[in-house]
Amino acid sequence: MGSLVRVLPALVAAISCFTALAIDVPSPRNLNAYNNSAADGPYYEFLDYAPDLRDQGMDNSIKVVCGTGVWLMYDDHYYGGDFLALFTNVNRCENYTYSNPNDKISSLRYAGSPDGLADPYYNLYERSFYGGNEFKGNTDAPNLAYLDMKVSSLAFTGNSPWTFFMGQNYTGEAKCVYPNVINSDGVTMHYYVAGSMQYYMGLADNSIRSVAKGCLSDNIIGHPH
Ligand SMILES: [Ca+2]
Ligand SMILES: [Ca+2]
Repeated sequence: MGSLVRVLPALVAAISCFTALAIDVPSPRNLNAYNNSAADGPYYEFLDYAPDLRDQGMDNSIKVVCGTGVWLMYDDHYYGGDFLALFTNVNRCENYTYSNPNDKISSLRYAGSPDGLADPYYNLYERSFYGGNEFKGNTDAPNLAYLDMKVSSLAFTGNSPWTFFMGQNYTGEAKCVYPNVINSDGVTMHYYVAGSMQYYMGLADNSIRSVAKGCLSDNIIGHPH
């Protein structure tokens, strides 16, 4: 009886610790990349930007990716060359074995907040289809510094609309954009992607000059979820 009394507190402590860990896990975002033409065998789990896949031994060899989030994949290192693949999924796989990205991906990165899927956060890109330099954040930006009048594509995640202005300091023509939503396996992901300004946003290329959180224009894309 004495030994049971000693064991119980330890067991309770262990369970409490496990519960705390489980609650502490942030919104998941990951991309498991396989060199096999099926989602089996060894894989590399990407959790962060990967500008040069030689560092992971995965250059020009990815055939299948599985995971959650908005992930962007490129032919050249440092997010250059042809844009190869846009991944917007919750707990899903995409098989590139018989399509263009097969054995070509040399860099990849996610769109959205480093703090997880739920944190409203935008990414503005210098080139169309999420290429080149980026300006990003989760707060209003009265000007875009080095990307002023250079933005050619954008993405955002989190459950908030954003308003993109043609003038600095939230002036000029503007567009409010609400995110799309995926609900799957108990995970909710809000996201929006626009590979080009003209086609997806109805805006002139290289025209965005400031960004504000919320819907601050009558010119609206999408709707609240
Ligand atoms: Ca390549
Ligand atoms: Ca541009």
